[in-house]
Amino acid sequence: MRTRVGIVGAGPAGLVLAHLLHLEGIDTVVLERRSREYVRRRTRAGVLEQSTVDLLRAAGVGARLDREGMPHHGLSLRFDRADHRIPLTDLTGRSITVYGQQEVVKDLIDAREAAGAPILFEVDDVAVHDATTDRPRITFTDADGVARTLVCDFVAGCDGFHGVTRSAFAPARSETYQRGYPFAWLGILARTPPSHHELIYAYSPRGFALHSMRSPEITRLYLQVPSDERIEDWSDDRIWDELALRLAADGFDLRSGPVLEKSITSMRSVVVEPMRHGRVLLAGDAAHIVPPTGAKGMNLAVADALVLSRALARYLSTRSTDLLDSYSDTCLRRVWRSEHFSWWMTSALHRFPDDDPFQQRLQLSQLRYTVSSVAAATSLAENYVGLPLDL
Ligand code: RFL
Ligand code: PHB
Repeated sequence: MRTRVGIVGAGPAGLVLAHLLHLEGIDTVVLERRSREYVRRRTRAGVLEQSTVDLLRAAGVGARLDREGMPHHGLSLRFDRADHRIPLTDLTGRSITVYGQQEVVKDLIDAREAAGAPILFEVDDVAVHDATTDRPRITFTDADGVARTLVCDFVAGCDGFHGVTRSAFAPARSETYQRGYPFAWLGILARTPPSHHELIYAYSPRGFALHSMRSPEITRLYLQVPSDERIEDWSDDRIWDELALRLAADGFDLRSGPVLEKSITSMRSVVVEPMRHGRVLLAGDAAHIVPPTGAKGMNLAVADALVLSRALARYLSTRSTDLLDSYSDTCLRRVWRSEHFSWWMTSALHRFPDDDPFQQRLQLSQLRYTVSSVAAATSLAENYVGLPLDL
């Protein structure tokens, strides 16, 4: 098999890249380890920056997003049993949209299938070869167990944090920067209307909690738990009791309901630099991850895909390497802003095991300052709604 760009991974990064390249008339093949059903169902992120929404719309995949996405113009920081609203739109002129990542993924898979462009699901043993030649290759086993080779002009590693493409990088030529956190998030999806019309980021003496949503009928909630926590130890009743304690505020009632899904996600910050090795380029979680507190991961994946699609389109039509050469630096500027913001939100809102009362008073002071100073609130809002993309 032969293609211009071999794309490993059908998450937001791989699917947005494939779609934008298709619009440019460039052939791609997407290889995905999981089944089509699994990828379309997997619950992940839920907050789209305005630029992400604008890009999906401009690329012709925004119709359902426009109908079903929930535009939000503010969020709450909750502490001292009260809400402190950050009016995102008043402060920045921009907004966010709540729309599940798997809905974005479904829309992109539908668009690709409607265009008759290939996605191979349930592939295995993916390996990337000859990264520094002008004919990189991907070997894999297809869903029928047949060994295949895809010869490409470029390979895009969009295979997430546990992907294999990164292993084609020469270790001596790349650097990994990382930070761990001594806690994880237990997330649930529940069939119950949201208890508040906006997101609530709650700082409590018992640890962090987050109230989010997916639709007028479905609520998404998270609890900070120790890193080694086992999901079996959290019955639905225990989860609701803990959420009620951490989200407690005067005049607030938490609506509970059937729990549809629950899982625990570890938290880390990681950046791989540079994001390119020869003709293999990484995008999204394959190159960088952030803790979910800033709601940045999916938005970064989409931003990388836009920058990469332009670099590849330029090279393939003009043979000019300028945008390929600047790809990593261009993406990393946005990545590091999001890394800092996600680390900051995480540090401000979570209980750390070795925090003493002095540290907790510093956190509260920081939160009070953030909600009472227009300058500080604007800084949070600017980062939360995200940097504009050059569309
Ligand atoms: P993905 O989505 O992980 O997709 C990678 C794809 O590659 C496939 N794959 C392989 N395919 C072939 N061969 C292999 N060897 C392969 N290895 C892996 C995988 O099956 C998968 O389909 O990466 P991508 O595209 O870079 O997208 C990144 C986002 O998924 C991620 O950053 C976000 O979900 C992070 N995130 C959030 N981001 C936001 O922007 N806003 C949020 O509100 C937000 N909340 C979250 C989040 C992530 C969370 N979890 C579960 C980590 C909340 C949570 C709880
Ligand atoms: C979500 O709705 O899943 C969500 C919202 C905000 C975050 C993380 C996750 O910071």
